[in-house]
This record gives sequence, C-alpha cells and structure tokens, in this order.
Amino acid sequence: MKDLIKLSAEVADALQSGAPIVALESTIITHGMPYPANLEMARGVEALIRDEGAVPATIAVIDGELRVGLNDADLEALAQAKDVVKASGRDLAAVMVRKQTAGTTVSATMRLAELAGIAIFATGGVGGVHRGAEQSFDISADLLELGQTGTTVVCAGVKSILDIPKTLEVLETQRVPVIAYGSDDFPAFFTRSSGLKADHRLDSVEDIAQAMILHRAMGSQTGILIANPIPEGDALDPSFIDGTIDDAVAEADRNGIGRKELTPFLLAKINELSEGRSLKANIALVRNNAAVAAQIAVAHARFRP
Ligand code: PSU
Repeated sequence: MKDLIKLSAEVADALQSGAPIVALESTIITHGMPYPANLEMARGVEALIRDEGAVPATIAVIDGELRVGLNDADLEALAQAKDVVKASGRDLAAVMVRKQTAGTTVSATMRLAELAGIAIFATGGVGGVHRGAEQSFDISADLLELGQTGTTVVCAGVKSILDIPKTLEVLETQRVPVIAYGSDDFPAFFTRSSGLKADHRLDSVEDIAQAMILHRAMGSQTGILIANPIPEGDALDPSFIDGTIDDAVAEADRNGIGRKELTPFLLAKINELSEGRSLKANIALVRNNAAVAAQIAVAHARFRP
C-alpha cells in the first residue's frame, strides 16, 4: 500500500530508522487560514517540530499524488493555490483520478498517516457535530475516522461553532479515548475550557505515549484524541468569542451555507468579526499542539516495543 504514497526523502529515512515523526494536515493551510498567515503558520509549525527533535510530515494531495512530507516550494504553492479541493478520506480516490490538488482534512490525514506508518498527528481543531445536527445531520467525517483509524490526534478541543456535548457523545460511541493534557476539562479551542470534563487527564507526554502503546496492545483500532488547551496567554475571552461565533453561525444559517463549505465559512467569518484575534489565537494553539505532538512522538519512539 505504501506505493500509493510518495514520501519525502526525509520522512522515508525517519520511518526507516524509527525516528519520531509528526504528521500535519493541510486543509488548515488551504481552507482554514488566509494567505500569507497560512504559509507562515505551516513553516513555523514544521520548524517547531524539528526543534523538538522530530520530523514534520505535512500531508496533501498534489496533482493527484498522495504526498507525505512537503518541501518549502510545495508549501508555498499550496498556501496560494486557487480552487483547491478540501478532501476528507472519502474524496481521495476521485481527487487522485482527476489529478487534482487538495488540502487533506483530519480524516484524510489520519488515514494517510496510518498508511505511511506515522502514529501521531497535530492539528488545530477537529471537526465535530455541528449545531442543529438533529435537523441537518452534519457530523464531520473526522469523528467516524477517529473511530476506525489508529492515529493519535493532538488538537485544542473543538470550537463552539460545533455542538460540543454531542461531539463528545459521538466520540464515546465511536470508542475514541478523549484525553486532556494537563487539564480536567475538555478545551474549546479559543478557550481553555468548554465547561465539560474530559474523560481522562494525563499530565506528561510520557504518560500519553504509554497510553498509545497500551491502547494498541489491547487490539483497539481506534484513534486517540489528545485535547491540549490553548496556552493561557493566548486564550480569548469566552464572552467575546462566543458572541462572535454565534453571529457567524447565524450568518451561515441566513445564507444557507452547509456541508463541506460550512467550517471554512465559519472560520473566515469569525476571523473577520474578531478583527484577526481568532486567527492569532488559532496560530498560537496550532504551534502549541505541534510542540506537544513532537514531544509525544519522541517519547513514543523511545517506548515503542
Ligand atoms: N477546525 C478548525 N480549523 C480547520 C478545520 C477544522 O478550527 O481548518 C478543518 C480541519 O481540516 C477539519 C475540517 O478536519 O476542517 C473539518 O471539516 P468538516 O467540518 O467539513 O468535516
């Protein structure tokens, strides 16, 4: 199956030698942030992972080719690409046949990371159950992928653009362990707490690496969701950001935005309404997640049987 994927030389070497690797998604570059902040974020996150002693592997589809590990020219092209597809796992085959370029969502990136043999993946926020899902049925494929693909995903929780209690319910149904790092609470992306408890709390990256190994050793095929709260100094005031999110959700509703356009629309709208404060927080939390994911990868490479 590895022949399906084109690995960068650096990632291929790291896989061969068992060096720590952190996978990164690319929808956050193509649909989650505007240019040039997206490019700076992508470069900065890769540099941070290297500083922690791991190898970054940004994943995307370029001209129909499944790529694991991008070079700087690839990142630059992706950050500016127009009409680029947002590909979840189910979209990959058609995108390949049509030789399209796509940013990979959490679900697609998890699947490709697993195919490549990469255990850990860092992102900002995962998709979840959208508000009003009892009418729209809009539940991100990310949650179902977490239920069947054994990648550990480090995120900052989920945004309150989503219905967070329902998102946690689906994760429970999908048998996905939800572990908060250094916190009792499940974080809400821009803020350190959603007001809901996480199922488990672990306080060290070594403990998280051990949990990954035990989860697998017992035959579980599901992913693990690590919820890493945004650093205190970067968190937004809950009343400010919640109001902004409510306004963005109402505007999406009025304009009939749905399906795969909904999350990118809400992200862009929140950034506009918050005058860039959400983007700044988003970048800070992605960087924090990348650093923690790299530390977990280093511990995991040490403990792995
Ligand atoms: N949430 C964010 N930023 C993002 C995304 C989600 O805060 O960029 C992206 C991720 O790639 C995620 C995808 O996998 O959106 C989920 O999209 P949907 O809700 O359509 O499943």
